[in-house]
Amino acid sequence: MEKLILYNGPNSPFGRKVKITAIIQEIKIDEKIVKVEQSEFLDKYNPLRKIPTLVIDNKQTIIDSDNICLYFNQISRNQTLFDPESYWSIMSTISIANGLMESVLERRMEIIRPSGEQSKGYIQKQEIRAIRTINWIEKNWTNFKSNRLSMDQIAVACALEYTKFRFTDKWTKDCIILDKWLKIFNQKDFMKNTIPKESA
Ligand SMILES: N[C@@H](CCC(=O)N[C@@H](CS)C(=O)NCC(=O)O)C(=O)O
Repeated sequence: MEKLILYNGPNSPFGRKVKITAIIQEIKIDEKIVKVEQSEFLDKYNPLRKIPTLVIDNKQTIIDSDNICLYFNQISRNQTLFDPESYWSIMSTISIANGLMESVLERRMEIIRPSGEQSKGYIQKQEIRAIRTINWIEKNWTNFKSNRLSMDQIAVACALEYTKFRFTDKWTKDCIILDKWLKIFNQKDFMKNTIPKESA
């Protein structure tokens, strides 16, 4: 049995996606929560020094949350989270959810910089992109109606929860369908068991 070490952060939405996939696909991982900016040791595995990063048996590294999720999905005997019939639609929705996570993360990174170094324009650009993306998902995404659990559902849920945690929940007033779906999806054990400590 291979030893899988997942380097992760305490609040990362990308890391949450990976943890949820490990739970659903019943993959045993050893999660190590790190402070990424102080984790020089990570550079030899991942020169980008980003989390999540997966190290297999201290030999192979898998970088990027999507690759790690695909890997867990591949080595599991459980039903795939990437239904081949809607594969490209699932992958595109995951990319949209990732983009939402990135915008909210970028906005926060800018906000916590010293005030003299902040760009209001950059913050505003990320906020507009995040809200536009949520409105787009509300109008265009249909796969939430499926009873079959799917990777895009997990990615969208993690992105929306992260938006609430770090930015705003005002979108819930306009995006009624998404808000209702998310409330139900949040009742699943894998959502309840992966709530970032700071946001709880
Ligand atoms: N595309 C990457 C994004 C990962 C990412 O941006 N992680 C953030 C934390 S949520 C990070 O490690 N940031 C550290 C840095 O940029 O220095 C993925 O999906 O894994």
